[in-house]
Amino acid sequence: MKALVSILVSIVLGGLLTSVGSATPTHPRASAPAGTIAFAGGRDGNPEIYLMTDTGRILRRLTRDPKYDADPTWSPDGRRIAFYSQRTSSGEVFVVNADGTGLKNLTRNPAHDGGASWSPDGQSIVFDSDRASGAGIYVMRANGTGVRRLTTGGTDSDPAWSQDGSAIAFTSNRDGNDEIYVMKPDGSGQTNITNAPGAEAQPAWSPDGRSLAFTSDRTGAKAVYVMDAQGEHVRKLAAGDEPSWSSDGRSIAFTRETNPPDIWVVNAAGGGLRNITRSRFAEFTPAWAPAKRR
Ligand SMILES: [Ca+2]
Ligand SMILES: [Ca+2]
Ligand SMILES: [Ca+2]
Repeated sequence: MKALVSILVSIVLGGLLTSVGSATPTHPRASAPAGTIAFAGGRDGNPEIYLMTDTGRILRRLTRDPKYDADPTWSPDGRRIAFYSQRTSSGEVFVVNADGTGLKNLTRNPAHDGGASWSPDGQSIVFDSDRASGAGIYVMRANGTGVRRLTTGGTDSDPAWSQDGSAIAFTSNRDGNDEIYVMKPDGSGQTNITNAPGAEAQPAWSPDGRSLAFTSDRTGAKAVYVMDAQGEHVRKLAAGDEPSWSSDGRSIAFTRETNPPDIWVVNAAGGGLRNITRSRFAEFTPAWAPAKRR
């Protein structure tokens, strides 16, 4: 039955492609429901990008390559996902449509490239790279052209563009240990907002831009914290790392580095802690889909 359906689908698709004359559809692609979470999982033998519901039901696999694929991040319209892949030896930012089509290497550079985050207008992607002296934050058009460097002076990584477009947060060790910095999208006004002795990393803006989740080891093991956009009112939420906010700002998904790692969810206000994967496979780097486009 399944084979018959596949054959029928092939025939229908083949007919469509022939009539359109191109493998690139011109109609807008459907965006993912807001409850969808993209993540990296090891269930097929090596890390691949998957989509699941926010209750852990697997919806789709988006990548199929023996190399490491992880760290997905959504375009603001929920139609595309950028991710980090080691299918070239240096590591690249790839992009794929939320239906698994349209895979493209955006960086194609012999240095490390990763840590992608989209601008809220969908036109640009900020990322980290060590292609020139030091590891800096760079910005490019969403098609991979027009690369510009935004930061120098330390090892800078994990950029995150705020959803109102006014700021980019990132991790830097320029002051001696890892801190969360914020800057304007043109690279001006780079400011350390954590100033703490531990390693602060992986900033994630709340949808309203008022808060940042991040990871810190300031009390020993890595934990997810929330602070306001000025770096004040710091609250510890749960042991783990790699935080990502739900589109309504009420919940934060994160990784707990157990063996194998699992994806957990906690209320942004605290409480409600739950493991949503609980499989015998690794699940990590969750990315909650943006609010559904109207
Ligand atoms: Ca893979
Ligand atoms: Ca590269
Ligand atoms: Ca620090």
